[in-house]
Amino acid sequence: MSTYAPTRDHRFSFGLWTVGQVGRDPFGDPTRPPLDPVESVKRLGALGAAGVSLHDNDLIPFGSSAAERDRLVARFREALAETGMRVTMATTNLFTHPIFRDGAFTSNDRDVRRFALRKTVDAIDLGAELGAPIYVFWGGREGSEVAAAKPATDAFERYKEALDFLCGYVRDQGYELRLALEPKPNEPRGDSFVATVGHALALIDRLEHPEMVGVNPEIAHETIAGLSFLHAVSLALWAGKLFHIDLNAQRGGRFDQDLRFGQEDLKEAFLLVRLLESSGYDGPLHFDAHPLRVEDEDGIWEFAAGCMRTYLILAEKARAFDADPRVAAALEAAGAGTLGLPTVEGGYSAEALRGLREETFDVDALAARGYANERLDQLVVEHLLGV
Ligand SMILES: [Mn+2]
Repeated sequence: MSTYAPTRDHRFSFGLWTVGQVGRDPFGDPTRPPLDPVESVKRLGALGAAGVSLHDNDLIPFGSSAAERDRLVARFREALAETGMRVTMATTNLFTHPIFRDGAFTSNDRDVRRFALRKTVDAIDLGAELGAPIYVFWGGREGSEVAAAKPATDAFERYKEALDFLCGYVRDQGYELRLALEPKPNEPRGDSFVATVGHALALIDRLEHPEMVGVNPEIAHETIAGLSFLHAVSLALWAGKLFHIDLNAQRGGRFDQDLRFGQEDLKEAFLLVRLLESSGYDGPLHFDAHPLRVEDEDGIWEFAAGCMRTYLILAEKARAFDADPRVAAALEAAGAGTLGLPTVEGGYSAEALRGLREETFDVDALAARGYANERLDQLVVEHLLGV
């Protein structure tokens, strides 16, 4: 019997801003004191996480001097070395400071756009110095409330320009760094430009170096958009673009809740873990979630341990599901395996077309066929319930 104890091999990672979230919300002040990043590294390492991720300003407050920066980085690196923890991802805070109120790469003010690029270049240097293999872009302020004030086609062009510039910088420096776009449909802006995984993939296709850039889908973000997270992740995998993933939980029709992984929609979480475990995805299993505002400091570590434990429980359930002969029979009855077969072997040819035209279809029989989805879904539910 598994103990569900995470180890470094499980590749679990947490943002410094997740465990460090002080419980502030738009209506209320913090309910917890700030956490020292060094403390977060030590506590997460002791719980079995493999690493942490960070925004530049999670470690180095906005406006710090060069000497202060170096001091903070040095003691952080010491904590990493001491615990064997890694920095699994780095990103830039382009949303908290009021300078970014109208956006960063897509601000209407060209000077703000230039400042945002320079801040990101500095933050990429920090990420590279800390050994982060992935650099994430969440365009928190890249959007609008007044569409007339910000022509969106120009905004997409500026987004592309910024990403092309930054890819150029990474190449020029020889950094081993891949970039990943994190979509979100809204919040804090009324409407965000890179709203879904589909938007991100379309933008990546237009870049000068699309091979350097992938996506970082987040459960909460696609769920806010009312979309299937499983389909978003499947699309990213199919496109070879799942560079990173943000795990949490969310109920539909609400503000960005960033709940503990598995707190809501266990079935989707189960199917997601099953997909990730079978897909060959080998990036970090990264939690971008917050302890509930009602928690004290002990609750932070309950939250972190719970995210990892739930993932491991669901992974075991996924293995049991796939080993169950009743499931194999139900999958067969649903025809799940045959979707993997090409519809026309070898694609289009005159001969293939002739074969298609000469084939006899029993339309009535095909129309009458059932796909036995009820039995399969009931088995998903029973595995989840442990029956
Ligand atoms: Mn995220």
